[in-house]
Amino acid sequence: MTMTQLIEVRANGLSGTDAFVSQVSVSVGETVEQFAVLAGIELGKAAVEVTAPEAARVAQVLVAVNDSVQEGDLLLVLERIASEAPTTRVPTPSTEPKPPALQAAAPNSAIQDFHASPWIRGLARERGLDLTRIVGTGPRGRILEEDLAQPRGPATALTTARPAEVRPLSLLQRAVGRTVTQTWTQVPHVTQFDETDITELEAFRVALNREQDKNAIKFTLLPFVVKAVASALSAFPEFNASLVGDDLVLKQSIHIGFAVDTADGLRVPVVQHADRLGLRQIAQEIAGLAEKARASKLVAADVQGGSFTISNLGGVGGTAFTPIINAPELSILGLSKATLKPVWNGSAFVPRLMLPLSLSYDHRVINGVAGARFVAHLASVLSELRRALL
Ligand code: CAO
Repeated sequence: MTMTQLIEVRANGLSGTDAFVSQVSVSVGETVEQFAVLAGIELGKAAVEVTAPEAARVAQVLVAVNDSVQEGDLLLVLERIASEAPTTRVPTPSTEPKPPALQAAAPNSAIQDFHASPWIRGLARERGLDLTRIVGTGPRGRILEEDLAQPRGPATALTTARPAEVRPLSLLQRAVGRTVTQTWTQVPHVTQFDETDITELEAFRVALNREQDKNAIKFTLLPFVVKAVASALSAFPEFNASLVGDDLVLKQSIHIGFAVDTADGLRVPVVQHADRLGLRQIAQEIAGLAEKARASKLVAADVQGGSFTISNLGGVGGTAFTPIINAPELSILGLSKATLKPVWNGSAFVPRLMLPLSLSYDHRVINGVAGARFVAHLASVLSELRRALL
């Protein structure tokens, strides 16, 4: 007689408080091979996959899409496959369920049909509205309460109106949306703007790229900024901290996150121990993590433990912006596009490459003087990179 051995699959490594199940990829009775994706979890600004620790049969699925989960929660129970050969299941990539295909709402008067809940039908009756004349902007053309405010014109006008396109937010966008709303409403932000002269740094960067093998990872601006931020965080430890209740928790390690724009939304992988890494290692880390982020392959360890975040919009443009802090961190640096500007050197205007810096910080902990000093330090390290060695 063979004993059934059960394996509990629990949520672990969840750093965010706002974690929920974005996907359940298996059902009871299925056999899965080792590392097959069992479920997806969205936490704050990142997504992680829950995978099978070994080949097994799914005995119980204890969560459903959109369930909130916390560290240690039991997600699934697997049954160990002992001697029998498992029917293998090809691991599925961690894709979130696709939003329903976009449905353009057809003008109802054209099709003499409409989708509306009994509540909306009642409201329309009360207001004397003809629902066949209303263009629904909900999913599949469903008429929503706000649609009842549409100007009422002749049916012919509505049949020619361009219908609205309804585009559901991805799960990642929804998760990030909740997080940034919470942070923006609960954390008093101040943004300190500055700019720094990176003419020499840029010449150094271009020279480094020219010297190295064509297949080597290219040095972009970001690794230099990560290096400079690591130096500034060492000099200003209260920026490498988080607020827990009324306690400031000063972190011993410097882990720097950076925002990556992906097809699914914003992700923030973290360069661990950035202060201990050389420039080339930082460049390699950034390139590797950005690639993983774009391929939806980040795992919990790639997105955890950040103490500071950089958001670089320099590739897009703009002169300044207010980045939202990646709580529970206390500050975030935004970079806009470096441009050549005429700068007075005491006797003449000379063209210098100026990088705009936007530092948002939590004003409950960091006061204006500290914010300005931090940015000034950062600016001086970037304009004179030798200072990062100090
Ligand atoms: N000013 C001027 N040039 C800049 C720059 C800046 N601020 N930042 C980067 N560059 C340059 C790089 O040096 C590189 O130059 P070369 O082509 O001459 O080598 C070029 O622009 C391309 O850089 P990159 O964008 O590919 O690489 P990166 O390391 O600077 O950034 C990454 C990587 C992942 C941060 C970026 O691709 C990205 O996704 N940015 C978007 C971040 C984002 O979404 N922020 C918003 C968050 S809040 O919604």
